[in-house]
Amino acid sequence: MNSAYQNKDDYLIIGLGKTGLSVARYLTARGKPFSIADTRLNPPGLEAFRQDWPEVSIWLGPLDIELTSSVSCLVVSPGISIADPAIEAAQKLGVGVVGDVELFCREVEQPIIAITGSNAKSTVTSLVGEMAAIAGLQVGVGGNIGLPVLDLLAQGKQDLYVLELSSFQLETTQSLNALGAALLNISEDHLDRYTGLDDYVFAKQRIFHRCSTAIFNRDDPLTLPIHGLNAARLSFGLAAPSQTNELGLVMHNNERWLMKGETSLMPASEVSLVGEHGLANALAAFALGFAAKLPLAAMRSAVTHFKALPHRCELIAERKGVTFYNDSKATNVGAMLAAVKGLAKPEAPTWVILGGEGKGQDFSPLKTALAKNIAGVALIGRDAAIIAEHLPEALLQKNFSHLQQAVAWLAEEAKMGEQVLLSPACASFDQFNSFEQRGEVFAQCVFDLPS
Ligand code: UMA
Ligand code: ADP
Repeated sequence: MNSAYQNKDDYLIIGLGKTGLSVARYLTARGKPFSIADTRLNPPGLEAFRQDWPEVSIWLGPLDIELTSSVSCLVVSPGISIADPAIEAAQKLGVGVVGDVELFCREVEQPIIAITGSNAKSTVTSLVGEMAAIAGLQVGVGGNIGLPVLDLLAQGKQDLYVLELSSFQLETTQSLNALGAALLNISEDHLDRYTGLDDYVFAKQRIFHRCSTAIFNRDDPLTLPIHGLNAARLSFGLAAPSQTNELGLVMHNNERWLMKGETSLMPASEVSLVGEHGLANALAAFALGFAAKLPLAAMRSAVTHFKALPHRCELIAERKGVTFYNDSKATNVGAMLAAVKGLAKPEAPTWVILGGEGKGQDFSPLKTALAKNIAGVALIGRDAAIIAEHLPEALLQKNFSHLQQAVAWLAEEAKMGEQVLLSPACASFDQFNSFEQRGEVFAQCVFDLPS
C-alpha cells in the first residue's frame, strides 16, 4: 500500500532486483532499519521479499518526494536513474544518495581494482581475478559482472577485490579510491539514460576519482583520465610502447610480443583470447596486474590459460574446416566491430550473423567495417531491415526468420578456412530471453551440423 506513507527509517532501498536484495541483507546484518521501493507495481521477486522481510514497508509505483525525503539515505539500484525527479529533489533537501558500491567501499579496507568501459569489462575483470588467484591471493570478484558487491562480504575477508563497474554504479559511488582503475573503451551505449555521449563518458570517468593508478586505452581518446590527476598512469594500446608506463605490441624476430616499455611480457601467440581486441584486453589486464603489484609469472600464466567467457568470441567448433564463433554478448555496434576487426582476416574471410533489437543505434559504421575480409552476412531479428540499409552494397546477404535457418545456410555457403561469427550488434529480446539463450541456440545448431 502506498497511502499515508510515514517512513522514519534511515535507509530507503530503491529497486527490488539483485542489488536491492543484497543491500537489504547487508543492512539487516548490521541492524540498520530500512524500507524498500520499486517503481514497478509488480516487480519480480516481490513475494520472495515479503516472505523474507515481512516487517519491512514496501512502496510500489512511481517514486514520490515525500517518500524519498523521509529518510536520511537513498540506496539506489543501477537500473534506476538518479535523475528521477523524486531522487533529485530529495538530494537537494540533503538526503544522501548512494549505491551498493558506495556502501561496499565504505565497509572494506582491502584494495580495490576497478574496471569499466563500454565493452570487455567482464572479460578483463575475470582475467585480473584469475591473475590474483594464481598469485595466491584471496580475491573477491563481483559487481556488474553479476554478483552484487555487498554479497562479496559474505565470502569472508579477501586480500583484493576486483570489481566490474557500470556507468550507473559509478554515478552513485563517491569513495571508490581504487588501487588500479581502468576505463577500457567507449562506444555508444545506454543513450536512453544519458543526455548524450559526453554525459555517458563523464559517468565512466568517475572510475578514476582518487585512484592510485589510472589505466586508459591509447587507441581510444575518450578513455584518457580527466580525474585522478595525482594518480600514476599506465596506458595500453596495440602500437609499440614508447615509455615505461605504456603497454603495447612489438615485433621481435618475426613474432609479436606484449611489452611494457622495454620489458617483454609474453608472445602474442600465447594469449588465449582471440583477435586483436583479445590482445588489447590482455594488455589492459596486465596493466591492472602491475597496478596491484602482482607477480609477472602469475599474470602470464592467467593470460595463457584464460578460457574466453561464454558468448564472448567463444570458439564453438570446427565443422568441415569452417570455424564457428559465438559472440552473442555483442549487443552493441562497438562490440561487434571489435570482434570483426579482431577475427576477420584476408586468409580467414568471415560470415557474420547480425540483427535483433537495434536499440536505435547508429549502424552506419558497418558500411566500412564490413567492406573487407567479410564473406557475407546473415540477418535475423526485428531490425534486420534497418541493418541491411547500412551494409556494403556488393556484400552477399540474406534475411532469415530464425537463427537456426541462418546457421544452416552458412554451413552450406562457408568454405574450408572461412569463419562464421555470431556477433549480432543488437539485443536479443525480440527472439530470445537473453543473449545467453541466443548463444546457446547458436552453439546447439553448430553441434548439430554433420562433422
Ligand atoms: N527497475 C525498475 N524500477 C526499479 C528498479 C529497477 O523499473 O525501481 C528495472 C530497471 O530499469 C532494470 C531492472 O529493473 O531494467 C533491473 O534493475 P536493477 O537495478 O534492480 O538490477 P539488478 O538486478 O540489481 O542488477 C544490477 C545490474 N543491472 C542493471 O544495471 C540494469 C546488473 O547488470 C548487475 O549484474 C547487478 O546489478 C549486480 O551488480 C546487468 C546489466 O545489464 C548485467 N548491466 C548493464 C550493462 O552491463 O550494460 C549496465
Ligand atoms: P562487458 O562486460 O563490458 O559487456 P564482455 O567481456 O562481456 O564485456 O564482452 C562484451 C562484448 O564485447 C563481447 O561481444 C566481446 O567480444 C566484445 N569485446 C571484447 N573485447 C573488446 C574490446 N577490447 N573492444 C570492444 N569490444 C570488445
